[in-house]
This record gives sequence, C-alpha cells and structure tokens, in this order.
Amino acid sequence: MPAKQKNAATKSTPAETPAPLSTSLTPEQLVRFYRLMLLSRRTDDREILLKRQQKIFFQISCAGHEAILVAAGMAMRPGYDWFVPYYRDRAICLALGNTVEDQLLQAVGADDPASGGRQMPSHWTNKKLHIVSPSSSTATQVLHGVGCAEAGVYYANHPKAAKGKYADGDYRKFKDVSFEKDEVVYTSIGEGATSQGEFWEAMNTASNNKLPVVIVVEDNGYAISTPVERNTPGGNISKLVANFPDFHFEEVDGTDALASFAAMERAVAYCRARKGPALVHAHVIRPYSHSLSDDERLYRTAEELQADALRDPITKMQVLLLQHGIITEEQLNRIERDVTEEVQQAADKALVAPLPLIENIECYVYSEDLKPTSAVFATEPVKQKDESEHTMADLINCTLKEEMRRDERILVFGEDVADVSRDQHIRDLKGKGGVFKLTSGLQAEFGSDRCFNSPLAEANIIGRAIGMAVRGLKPVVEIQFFDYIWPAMHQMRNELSVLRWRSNNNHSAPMVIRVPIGGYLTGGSIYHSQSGESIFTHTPGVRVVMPSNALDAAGLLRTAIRCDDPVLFLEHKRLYRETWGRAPYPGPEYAIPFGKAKTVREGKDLTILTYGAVVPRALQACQRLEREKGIDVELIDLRSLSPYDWEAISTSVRKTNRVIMAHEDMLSWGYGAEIAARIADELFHDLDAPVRRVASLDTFVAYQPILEDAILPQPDDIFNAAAELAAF
Ligand SMILES: Cc1ncc(C[n+]2csc(CCOP(=O)(O)OP(=O)(O)O)c2C)c(N)n1
Repeated sequence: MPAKQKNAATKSTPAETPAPLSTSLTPEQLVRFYRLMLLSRRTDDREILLKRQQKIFFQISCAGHEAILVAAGMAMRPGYDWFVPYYRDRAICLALGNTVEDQLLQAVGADDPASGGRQMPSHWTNKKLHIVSPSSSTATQVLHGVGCAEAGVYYANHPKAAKGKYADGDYRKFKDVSFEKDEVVYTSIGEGATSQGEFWEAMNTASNNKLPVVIVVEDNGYAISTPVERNTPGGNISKLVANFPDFHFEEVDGTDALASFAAMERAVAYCRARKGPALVHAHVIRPYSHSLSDDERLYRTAEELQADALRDPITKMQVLLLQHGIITEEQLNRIERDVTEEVQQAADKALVAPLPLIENIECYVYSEDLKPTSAVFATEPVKQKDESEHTMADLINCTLKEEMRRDERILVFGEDVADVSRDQHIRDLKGKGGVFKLTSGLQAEFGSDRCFNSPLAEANIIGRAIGMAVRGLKPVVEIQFFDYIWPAMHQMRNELSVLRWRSNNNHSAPMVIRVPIGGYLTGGSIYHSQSGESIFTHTPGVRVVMPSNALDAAGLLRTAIRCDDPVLFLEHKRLYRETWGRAPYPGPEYAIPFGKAKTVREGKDLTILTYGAVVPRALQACQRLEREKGIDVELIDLRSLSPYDWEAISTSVRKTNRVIMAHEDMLSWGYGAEIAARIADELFHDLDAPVRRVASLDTFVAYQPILEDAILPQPDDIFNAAAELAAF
C-alpha cells in the first residue's frame, strides 16, 4: 500500500478545521475524484431530462454509487487491468476514460462506439480501456471476470501463447494479445444479484484458483423493490462469504470517498501481489429509484429516503473538500459549471449524431472476418500408411490433441475431463479423461493448466470460458451430458451468443462447447437421452453442428476450433463407438466447412433429410425400401444444423419431388419444423407430395427399452413414412 501522506491542504487550513485527512490521494486527485463523481451524477440527471423529453428510451442511474466506483477507477489502471462491470457502473467507466459523449450516444440510440445502437444506456464497452461489454442479466458478468483473470494468469505462465503465431498455418487473423504480469480484474454486482448461483460459482473458482479478481458488491439495499434481507439471509453478504479461503475482504461505506479508495487500494494491492481474490462490499444508496421505470416511493418510506439523502456521496465529498480547505466554494461552483457545460456539449453532439443504419442490423451476429463456411476449411482427407479404421470417439480425441499441439491458446475444461485432478498421480494412474473418455490423455500431455476439471457447475464452465475467450484464449469445453446443459443456458443464450452483436464487434467469445447428446441407449431414460438442438439453432450467434460419423466429427471439430464463432458441437453418445461410421485417420489438417451437407446415398424417388443417430437408422430404411419396394431414396446427412445446406436440400427436393425430414428430437417445434416450413414456402411447386416429418413422440425418453423404442424414431417408422409418401 502506498505510504499515507498528508495532503497539502492541511498546511493552509485554519486551526478550527478537522483533523488532517488520512489518504494517499493528493489534493489534485481529490478534486479529480469529486469532479468525476459530479460528472457521473450530472450525466444521469441529463439522461433523466432527456427521457422526460422522450429523446431517449430508457434510463438507469449510477446515483449514490459514485464514490466507490470512482475509487475503483482511480485505484486501477485502464488499458492495463480489466473491467467487467454491470449496468450501474457509469462512474467507474468515466474514471477509466469513457466520455460523457460515448455514454449519451448510447442513450439516444445513435451509432455509438459501444454497441451501434443495439444496447440500452449504461451498457458501455471500450476495447482500448479493457471495459468488457455488459449485458442486462444479473450476475453472469462475475464469471466473465473470473475467466478474464484466468486468462491473464495463463498468459503470464505461457507468454508464447500471447504471441500471434500458430505452430503452423494461420487460419484466422491471430493477433498478439495483451496481458500484464500483475494485472487485476475488476467485476461488480448488486447485492440482490448475489442471490444468483453464478455469483457463488464465481466465488468458488476465484477462491479455488486464487485469482487476481476484485469483486465489488454495490449494496444499495434494494433489488428493484426487494430489500436486502429478502435476498441475503441476515442482510449482510460480507458475513455469508467470509469463509471463502484466500480472499481479502473489505466492508466499507461506499458513499465515503476516502474510505472507499482506501478499501479499493488494499484490495487491488492484494490481488496485484497475487495473494488471491478480493471482495469489496460497499454500502451505497440509491436516490433515483431502480430505474426511471420504477418509483421507489411506492415501497420505501419517506424517513428511509431521508436517511439515505443524508449519506449522499456527492454532498459528503463537497463538505469534506470544503472543510479541509482543499477547495473553495468558488472553485466548487466552477467545477459545477464546468461539468454542466461538458454534459451539455456531449448531449448536443449526441442528439445530432448519426443513427445506426438499418442495413447493418445483421452485421456481427457472427464473425465477419472468418466464416466457418469458408473454403479454407474445405480440405480432403490425406491417405495414411495405416488405413485402420477409428471410431468417432478416437478421432475426436485425436483432433483435440492435434489442435492443442498447434495452438497453445486452446484450453479444455469441464466436469471430469482431466485425467487425474490431483497432479501428483498423473504418471502412475491411467486417468479418467471424461465420462466418455473423449479427453483422455490431454492433461497428461498438455499439463493441468490446459486440461482441467471444473466444479460441478455448468454456468461456471461457459461463463469462465466467455471471459477467457474475450481475451483471445480458445476454450474447448465439455458439458458432460446435453441433459445438463440447462444451468448453462443463461450464459449461452444471453451472453455467449450475443456478445459480438451487442458490442458491435468490440468483443466476441469464440469457443467450442462439446456436448454428448441423444438417446437410443437402452436405459438412458429421461436424463441421459435428451435431444434439443432446435433450442440452440433458434439462437442467433451460435453455430450448431452434429456429425454422424468419425470422419465428419474430425473435420467439423477442426473447423469449430479454428473458426471465430462460438460452436455447439453435438456428439451423439450412441455413435461414439459404433462400428458404422468408422474411418481412417484423415491427417492433421482435415477440415469440413460448416453448412455443407453430405449425400450418404443418391436416389431419385424421394429425399430423406436427417442427421445424428438417425442417419444409420435412415440408411437401414433406405436399403429395405429399395429391396422390398423398389423405392430409390436419396439420403442427406445435414451434419451442420446452423448454418444448414439449403442448396443441397433444394437440389435434392427438385430432383425427387418428395421429402421426409427425420430427426431424433420431438416432432413438435423440432428442427424439422423449420426445414419443412421453408421447403413448403420456397419449393412448393417442386413437390409432388406434402413434406413429411418423422421424429420422436412429444414426451420424454423413458427408461424401459420397449418404451424407449416406441418413443424414439426407428428404421421402421422411416420405412413406413417413405413407403406412404412414395405412393402419394
Ligand atoms: C437474471 C435476471 N433476472 C432478473 C432481472 C431483472 N432485474 C434487473 S435489475 C434487478 C435487480 C438487481 O438488483 P441488485 O443486484 O441489488 O442491483 P441494483 O440494480 O440494485 O444495483 C432485476 C431483478 C435481470 N436483469 N436479470
């Protein structure tokens, strides 16, 4: 901690003034501190006015939180440290160098640098300053902060990984990334949101990995209208978190500028010294209701509001500066005028700023630089001396190893994916390597900081991976079973998929999420047989692929890893070790572009579109249709579900004029509904029969095998549907 110094003002103060200030801040810094607080408050005030004039569409303020936030901004270093704020963090963003104009541009919905008119006000981002784009979801950001901190630690241990070179080749623009050996990550959260599991999942990893992350809890006593004691048993989050190992804790009056700065200084110093993480619990006030859509007088008494008003950080700071002779009333007035002028000028500019262009709406849903559909990913398998055939499980494992050898930025983590979690046994035990053994040997070869077990917490996996990916790492994570992807859904839907779009390409989180999926397991039952791919293909911003055989698994996985988008890589459990679909090793550069279907079997009478474990079942049906009915079926394995190969579909339907969409997931609202609708819409004149769908019943998958068989689509179901359709 910097030595305490008496500020210069104490020399000239009259005898009746209070005791000298105890702070490491100089008088100039104290004045700057005050000005930033006021700037934040006046920007809020201006937004409120603009909202009342209907010139902006939403307002949420930082009022009452300014002291702790300016303290955080001044205790840390923009463009050096990293910042993962939440929506109430105006003052820290200003302290870091974000301008009022940037902020008001977002409020008016202009083509603002942070989001191009896509985000509500108070969701700023700034790549140069290292401010990561926040969402409106409560608590997700804390896991991103943890991931950011993990990335910094990783680069410090693997400095070569931060350099922009692969071991060979260079598919994507692979830039140098920045990191500092003693950098610290700031992340913040309201006290209400500490009820969310993701907060505790973040505490878990911050503590377990002793990460240099400062978590600031901004406790204004309310989560909209819910008081702190309803969210936090006992009403004090500091008491609940006190037993997390290796943390430095501060509980502070967050309306007191000097106490806040001292607390932040200590917390940041602890993290910089790599002693562990810190949590700063700041008690603040909320004088402007939750947002402009809320009126707190409906649920808070006048006395309570009056008591808060006495703690207003701006007034307290004015009194402090005056009492200690750091500033005169005249200087105070000048600052007020100066700040008002700055805000006025920013508002004037924001109100006439260019608006975002409608034709750019779809920009940055995905990477514009490197598309996984690109021809660079179209390579042929290279014939090897050893032509023995491998399973899908083998080739996925092999591809993971090859890619990890090539790119030191790839990290693999998830539940049970490591060989052994206790490093000392790595040489004497065979190791686990995942419940399906797909990650076997990765920890042994690449070390425990490149392949490791996560806690049993799916949001933890995706949230941390987002923080890492923002900083240029390439997480290739595993969700153990598709059936348990749901705790991660919030991170996937509201964060991962939308990060690039909402930040207008300032930030993105390319990663691969490998997920064993599907049934036909004989006993898999409800919780080990689920499908549900259409829920994710219905989410823009994420690519979804699902190979049915070993060769496609290797090729698609390589593209997934090397491309620049988040990819959900669905691996059918039943196909992992099937004899059908085995393939010789295709070489270390074999890749398949997304959006390219595979014609498994050519035919002229009817088209079957499918993917995953239904491919071999449909193939059986095709062979029987030919044998018994003389029906010549064209079978297409879509293998890439989003994007999908419309050209292959339309060419085939134009040829056969009859089409069945078959899949394992439930019929209603399933993946086939979209494909069938588009065929009916765009290929109506090419059809000689209605589009048919074959899928599972609209139930869950049962344990008893006779029930499972009846629920999931079988070769006979496809055979019958095709025979009927051919006769239509
Ligand atoms: C996951 C999620 N649930 C609900 C909401 C709606 N919501 C927005 S802010 C808020 C209250 C947050 O309170 P707190 O965490 O104390 O932060 P504060 O706004 O008071 O700073 C709620 C419920 C949301 N944005 N995200």
